[in-house]
Amino acid sequence: MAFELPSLPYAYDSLESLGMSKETLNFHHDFHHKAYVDNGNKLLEGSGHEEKSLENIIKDTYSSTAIVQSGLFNNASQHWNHIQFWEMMGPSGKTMPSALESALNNQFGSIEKFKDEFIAAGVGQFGSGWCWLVQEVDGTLKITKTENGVNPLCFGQTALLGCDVWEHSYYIDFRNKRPVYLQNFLENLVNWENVAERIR
Ligand code: MN3
Repeated sequence: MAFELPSLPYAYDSLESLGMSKETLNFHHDFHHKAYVDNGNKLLEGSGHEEKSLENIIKDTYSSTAIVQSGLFNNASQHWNHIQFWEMMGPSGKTMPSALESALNNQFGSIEKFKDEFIAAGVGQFGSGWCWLVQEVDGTLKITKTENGVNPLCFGQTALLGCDVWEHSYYIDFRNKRPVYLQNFLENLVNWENVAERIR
């Protein structure tokens, strides 16, 4: 099915006091995300994948052996990644639900250790990509990092939390300071209720 750009689930200026400016959200959503949708739709036409869901297009076009992924994969996966990213942040949902808190404590030892590991993954992603908190099929939680548009769907994992570490996500507000952006993301921007709802 054709890709469609969803509206942001909150106002462009609603994260301003939390460290993500209206200018960043405007550029990131209206230009970067929109470009993935527009380019994805051009590449989808005649690809043979037109009737599939977005998730299936991503899974079916991901190549575990390619050095460079296809254009259709890159744009479809970045479209999906950004839909999740907008939902995973917000002006509300700041209190971590207790079930999520326990799950993170059990897996990582403490919330601080979880945050340290998440930030380290984001900082350690060389070049563009994402860092994630994922749930494996067996239920365990794990921190991962992926390059460019690659995401947890490619590995059969459930994405609980993802942070965009492409420069376009932080350069306006944090310039080159990716670690500060990641720290602020965890401290101020994450909608923990949304993260908790993703646990299977
Ligand atoms: Mn982005």
